[in-house]
Amino acid sequence: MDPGLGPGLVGEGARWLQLSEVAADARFFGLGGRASGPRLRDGVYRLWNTDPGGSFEPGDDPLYLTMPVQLVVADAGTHLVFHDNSWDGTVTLREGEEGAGSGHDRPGCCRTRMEGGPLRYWVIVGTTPARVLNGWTALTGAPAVPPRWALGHHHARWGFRDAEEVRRVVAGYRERDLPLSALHLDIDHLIGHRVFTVDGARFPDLPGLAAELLEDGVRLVSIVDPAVKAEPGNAVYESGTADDVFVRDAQGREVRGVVWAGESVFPDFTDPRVRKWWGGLYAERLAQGFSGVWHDMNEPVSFAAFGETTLPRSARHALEGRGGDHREAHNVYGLAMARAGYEGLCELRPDERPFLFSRSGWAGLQRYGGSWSGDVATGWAGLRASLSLVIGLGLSGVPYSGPDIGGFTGSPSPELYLRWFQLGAYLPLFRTHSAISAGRREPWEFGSRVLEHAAAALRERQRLLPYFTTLAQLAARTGAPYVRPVWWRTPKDRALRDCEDAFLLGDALLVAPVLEEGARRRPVRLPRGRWYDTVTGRAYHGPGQVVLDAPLSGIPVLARAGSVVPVAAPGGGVELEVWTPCAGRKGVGAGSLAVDTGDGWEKPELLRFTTRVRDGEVTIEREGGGEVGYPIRVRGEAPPSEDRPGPRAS
Ligand code: NBV
Repeated sequence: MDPGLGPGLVGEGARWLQLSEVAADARFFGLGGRASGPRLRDGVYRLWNTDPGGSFEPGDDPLYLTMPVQLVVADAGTHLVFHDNSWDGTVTLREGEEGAGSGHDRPGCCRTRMEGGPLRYWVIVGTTPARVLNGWTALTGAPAVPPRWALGHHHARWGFRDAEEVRRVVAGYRERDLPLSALHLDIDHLIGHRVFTVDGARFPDLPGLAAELLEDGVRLVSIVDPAVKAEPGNAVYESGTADDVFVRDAQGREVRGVVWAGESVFPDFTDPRVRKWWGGLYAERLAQGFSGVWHDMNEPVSFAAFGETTLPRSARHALEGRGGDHREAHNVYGLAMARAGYEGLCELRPDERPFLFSRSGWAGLQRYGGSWSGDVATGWAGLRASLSLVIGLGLSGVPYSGPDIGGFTGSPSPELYLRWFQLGAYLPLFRTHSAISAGRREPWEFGSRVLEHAAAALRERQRLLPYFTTLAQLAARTGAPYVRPVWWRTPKDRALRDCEDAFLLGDALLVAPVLEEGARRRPVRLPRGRWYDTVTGRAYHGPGQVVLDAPLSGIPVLARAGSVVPVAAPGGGVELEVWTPCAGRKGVGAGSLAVDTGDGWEKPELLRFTTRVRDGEVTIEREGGGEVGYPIRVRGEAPPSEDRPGPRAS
């Protein structure tokens, strides 16, 4: 940042530069999915959706899903800035410095430089991060609610050879009594990688296989890449050519690139007519028995020996009728593809909510589905990056995402795999996945100890499903992500603003994954209030830091005093786990339950409960009156007597 330039605006032909100052204590978050976060430190962050190629680590930037939306959190308040412009650009951030009472604070600053397009931005100012995110989703749309099964465990792999291998993997889960919700088929089930085809030699009766798996409660999810192999006889290419749906250059020639299937063309999803055509193609996926879709390579990627691995900037796009080129369309290509898929699925299967997640996207992707980490490198750094991505995406308005558990490349050590699995069990998309050249990712491939502990994580996820389905509803209604930074309710706690190795899952739980090799204990920074270790029931009092055991059998998870967590009851149905509230008038706790109405569109009733200690007894009430209607299980050390908060964290 030029120190001579104060806040303001500088035009350079079609380019423009906007400079702003923020408070000296402010921290930056967001800008889509970033590997080095969630706190965005001093640096240059590019706004150009990019496949890093191969795999990525924390230093790699940009990645697949960027967006010009940043959240600024300071003592004075939280605000969000959205540069409503999809062109290439950079955001240069510099955190401020406080003069330790000398009165010489240096403010933080932010320089947004766009290569073209309008200067049009929105600022949402609020007292709390929750209000700001609420305003953000009011502007860009409510997050789609995934079907219930999509909140269970998914297993994927690039490289399932055939139907038999798929059966073997699913049987492996079943035989070990490990819950599995979905199995994903990657590009290798297609004929020569052609989108919307099935290799009948290796998958002779896919609808039959899908029906068979469904009997075990396992759904099939299909990868869908945007590129269409350009060859006569390819039905998708022929139909697209007849309808004139592919991106052209200024001379009117089809723009060709190379992707997995070979020489390919690219549908122009920025044209409503093309979206309609593409959406109709999902009929084939549904007929094959797939329950959901996984959009890949939609930055979009076109392989190149040198230069950028995407479409030429001169490629023409409809841009909703305005007309323009790839400079403006590039960053919204994945978003528009998601819209095409989502709207197609809604029309083709109107009674079910679509399940869709996409590697690329832009502001508003949440209306159609979620995302995932992409090809995160296997290693402890990759594990950390995957948490940063999920938190950053949530703060950018996309609440449903998760990493490739175990990492995309190579073979994780049993310990790394387990720690990744244990983290993943608390993230919205809970999916094991890896590259064709990488080692296996089934939980039984890492020895009996890992299997035992991974099974416990899987069972805990199953138990928490009613909580996850409630969080999905809350995200849709309020914009609050399932996975929230630890400062979510206490943004003025500066130590928490800098804490990147733990997160809140909803309001009730604080999850502290193990991100370091060999660690069997870890420091956990607590927000204010009373927190219970969910294994021992022991209480701790925040704000402050405690050191907790983190044995291989499980990562530390704490529950907020007074919270109500809906969980699966041992005998079926839902029960309410109530974490003993603090004593006294201030000790009122609360929690919600979205009453499951299945995978259709019926809006579930959202019940709200309050808890308090009365005459030494934990009580629970349903807001608005009426029966609580669910069995209650009270947990957590008994409350200390009035106003004595119990052991304090240091
Ligand atoms: O389709 C193959 C992979 C997929 O497994 C992965 O999840 C995507 O992020 N895909 C990328 C293309 C190949 C990348 C090297």
